[in-house]
Amino acid sequence: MLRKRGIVVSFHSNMVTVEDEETGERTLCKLRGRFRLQNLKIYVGDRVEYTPDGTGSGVIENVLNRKNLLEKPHVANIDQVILVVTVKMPEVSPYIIDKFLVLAEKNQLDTVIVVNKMDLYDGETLKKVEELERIYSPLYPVLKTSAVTGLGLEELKEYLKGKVSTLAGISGVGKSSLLNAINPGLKLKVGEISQKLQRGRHTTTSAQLLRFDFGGYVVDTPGFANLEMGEMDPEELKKYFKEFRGLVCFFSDCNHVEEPGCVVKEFISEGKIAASRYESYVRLFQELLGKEKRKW
Ligand SMILES: Nc1nc2c(ncn2[C@@H]2O[C@H](COP(=O)(O)OP(=O)(O)O)[C@@H](O)[C@H]2O)c(=O)[nH]1
Ligand SMILES: [Mg+2]
Ligand SMILES: [Zn+2]
Repeated sequence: MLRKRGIVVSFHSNMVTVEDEETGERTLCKLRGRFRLQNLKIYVGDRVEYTPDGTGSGVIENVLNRKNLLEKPHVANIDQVILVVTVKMPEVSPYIIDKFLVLAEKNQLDTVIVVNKMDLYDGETLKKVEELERIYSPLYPVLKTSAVTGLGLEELKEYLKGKVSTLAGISGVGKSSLLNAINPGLKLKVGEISQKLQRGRHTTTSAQLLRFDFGGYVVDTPGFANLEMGEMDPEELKKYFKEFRGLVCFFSDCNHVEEPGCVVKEFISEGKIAASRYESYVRLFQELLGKEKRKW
């Protein structure tokens, strides 16, 4: 039988659903015995070689090298994070935004920031959106959308096309609504507090990939939902603030907090780095320091 290539879209006990790379056809696959023998693991998002038996079942022969493996949700080969934020109902603070961005950077994922619920804003709230654009558009693509009016959805679709994305953002910002508006066939539940974007009757413990009609996948579980920093050395944090990279301070190991000759601080006073980004940095740095001290 011919070997084919596919992507693992879901995973139940030992049965793996593989979607064909070319045709999108689904095959329920078993793992070759050597997977157990060699203790090889398989994750949703894995690219695999498989052999269909012609009756809708098949066998996974091989897992291709992973580009990355996210912890929560446990998914391989994610291309990007779509970070959804709002300035009203709920108002997402810059600190929360920056925390998500640090987690995305730590996992070496590209991020697109989506400011949703644009239909709700006027006056003060529009000023807040402008402020977000001023801070973030030099660092990340920033799109403005509304799941209600359809604003910006074509642009968002262009980013999603052909990639594996995870949506991130606190509850209520419109992650499920955006996906439904972009691809109505997904029929995700809106207004659910649940961590899962969707919980069918057959509740799955592992995440699933949902396929867009226009090509590409999205994880059915929000990324970094618990916003936990995990194990992180405070000294590591500066790597995850894009705009700090490449700046050379007087001390080569400068943490940009209290050290003299700090170029980051100079840039802030000159308005070249947003003050709110630096405030988030210092707050996160102190939190990580506190954690480290508690360990001693
Ligand atoms: N006005 C407005 N409401 C929205 C928009 N997107 C989502 N909502 C509403 O916001 C609430 C939360 O949406 P949901 O998609 O469940 O958010 P999630 O928790 O991020 O998945 C629901 O009541 C939606 O109808 C939008 O663009 N404009
Ligand atoms: Mg949701
Ligand atoms: Zn410095």
